[in-house]
Amino acid sequence: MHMLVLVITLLLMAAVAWFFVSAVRQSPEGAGSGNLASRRTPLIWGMVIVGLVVSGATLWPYPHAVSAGDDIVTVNATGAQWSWKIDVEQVPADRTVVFNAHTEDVNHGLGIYGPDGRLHVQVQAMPGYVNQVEHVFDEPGLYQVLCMEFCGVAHHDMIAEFNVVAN
Ligand SMILES: [Cu+2]
Repeated sequence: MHMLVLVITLLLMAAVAWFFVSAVRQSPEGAGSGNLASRRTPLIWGMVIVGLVVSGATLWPYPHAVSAGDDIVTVNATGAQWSWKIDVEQVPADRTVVFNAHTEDVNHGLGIYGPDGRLHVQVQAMPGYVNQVEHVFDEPGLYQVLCMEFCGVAHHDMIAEFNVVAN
């Protein structure tokens, strides 16, 4: 499946590149106002270089490796239409918590909201996979687990809770 997606993506990228090359070849020499036309090539290369630098700098830390060690708290979260099963009622603050997100039926989205209503972490929950995400909660309080992927008529009822307690 992944290979098929890769091949389709590469074919579509080749089609887009072919359109760009065709457009450039069919444009008349020296098109555009004189001063601007002479700066076109360095401008395009400048934008490409800036794009590569910005993309590389902002994507560099990915993918994250999930930490290992004795100090890790593991939480198993299983979604099903239409509830979450969370195997803990509380986790400690200021420690790394690894969430193992899984689902028994369709795709769900594990989203964890803090007491202030702010989204702290999210990960897709997919049938046949256990997706991991880690987070360190620095504010104690009642956190809510909501579904971030529309999964049917009672999607909005997929709410679970756990407490983050001070260490
Ligand atoms: Cu849902």
